[in-house]
Parts: sequence; structure tokens; C-alpha cells
Amino acid sequence: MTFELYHTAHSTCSQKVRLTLAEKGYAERGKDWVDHEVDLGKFEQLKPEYLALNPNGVVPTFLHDGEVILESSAIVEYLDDIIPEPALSPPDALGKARMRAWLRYLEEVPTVAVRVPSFANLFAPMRFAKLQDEQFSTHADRLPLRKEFYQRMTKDGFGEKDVGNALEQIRQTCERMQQAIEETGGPWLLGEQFTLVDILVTPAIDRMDDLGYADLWADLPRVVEWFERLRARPSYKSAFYPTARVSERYPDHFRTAADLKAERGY
Ligand SMILES: N[C@@H](CCC(=O)N[C@@H](CS)C(=O)NCC(=O)O)C(=O)O
Repeated sequence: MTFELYHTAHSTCSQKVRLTLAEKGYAERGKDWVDHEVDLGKFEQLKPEYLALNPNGVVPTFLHDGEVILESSAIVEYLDDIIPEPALSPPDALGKARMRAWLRYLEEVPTVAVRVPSFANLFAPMRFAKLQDEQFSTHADRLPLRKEFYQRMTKDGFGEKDVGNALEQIRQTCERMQQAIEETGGPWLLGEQFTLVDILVTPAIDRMDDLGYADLWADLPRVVEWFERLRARPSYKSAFYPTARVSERYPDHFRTAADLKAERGY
């Protein structure tokens, strides 16, 4: 069985797959799976040879014995299907339905929201500040999936309204996590079993923590404890290897929530 992963160290969607691989016992990149690092800063995700694998021009892309599988949520469910132990989904239909409802929510809300502060605080000023307006809009036009996202943004990132909406959505996610742990009795989001729900929400919470937005859940003790437990798992260490957090990867360009607030007032 050969696994290959086209991914990026700091990409939240790549982290979802690396966490799942590690939970399934495939912890070591380069040894347990073939490691293809894609440099998003050099726009390698838009090269024709990569687009031939993944026409969406995004990471991750997963290959199992040469079969290409796209979309991080589909990849992690696939891994859970083909490697039964340890199971990362509830065994019963009702549990599975509840898990999938969470997965749709995570894709629609926090996964999308987290891109806004990520681009506002870091990626936009780092990658695009030096481009002419025309070059920036030409770049946006090349993107198979994200034209509209880039069109909403300036070369400096996002404005107050977009950042405010994104923070509200992350706060909503955290409130739902707190409520879920209280209702199920924890310690994980669906109760006693550690599942794909815990895995798929982790990169968004971790990115917000890294960007300095942990105040968003500081008054939600179940979420604070959940995040501590999560970070103590061996899979976290293996998926979030050095440089997987943007503060480590881009220390010279990195701006925290406090920096952004001081600079722009939001
Ligand atoms: N729905 C896709 C989204 C993948 C995605 O957006 N990946 C980001 C990194 S987390 C990316 O490749 N961005 C490329 C870009 O910003 O141009 C998935 O879950 O696999």
C-alpha cells in the first residue's frame, strides 16, 4: 500500500490529512507516506503538472497506490474506511449522521472563516503587497476555485467587516464545541470516542491560536481543555512539525491579532 501526499506544512487542509494519517499509525512523513511538499508561496499549486492531478489548484492531494483522491474531508473519510483501526467514526448510523453534520458545518463555517484573518494578517501582505494592481487581478483570474475570495480582498488583505464576520464565525464554532462537550460529556466533541470531528476542527483552532486570537474561546473552559488534550496527542506533534505553524514558518512576516489591531484598529 503506497500513500502519497501533496501538501504544504502550514496549510490547514493538509494538516487535517496529516493528523488522520498519524492517528492511523502513519505518522512519519517521507517514511510512512511519500512526502510531496507544494510551495504555495511560489504558486506551485497552479503549475500544469499539479493541476493535472488536482484541477482545483489547492492542497492537499492524496494518492493511494496511484489513485488520486481530492478534498481533505473525503480523504480523511477514505482513510477511515480503508484503515479500520483505530476507528475515527462512530459505529452506528445515528452517530455517523451526527459526525457528518459536523463535517459539513466545519467545511462551511470555520474552514472558510479562518482564511480571512490568515490572509489579512499574513499571506496577502507577504505575497501580494509588491504586485501592481493589474498583476494581482491577473493572479486572481488564474485561480480555479478562489477568484471571488481574492476579488473581495485587496493586496493588503481584508477589511474590518470581513475580519469581523470571520471572528464571529470562529466564536460560533467555539460555542458549539463547548455545548457539544457539555452535552456528550466529552472529553471529545462526540463524547468518549475521538473522531474525525476533533481532527477536522483542529487546524482552524490552531491557526487562530497561532495568530493570537485565543481570546475568542478563553471564557469557554471545555474548549480550552479540549485544545490542551488535543495538543497532547502524539498525532498533533507529528502533523504540526516545526514550520507547520505560520508563526514559525514566516516569523519575519508574521503579524498577530494585536499587531493588526494596533496597525488598523480591527
Ligand atoms: N476544499 C479543499 C480546500 C483546500 C484548500 O483550500 N487548500 C488551501 C490551503 S489550506 C490552498 O491550497 N490554497 C491555495 C491558494 O491559496 O492559492 C480541501 O478541503 O481539500
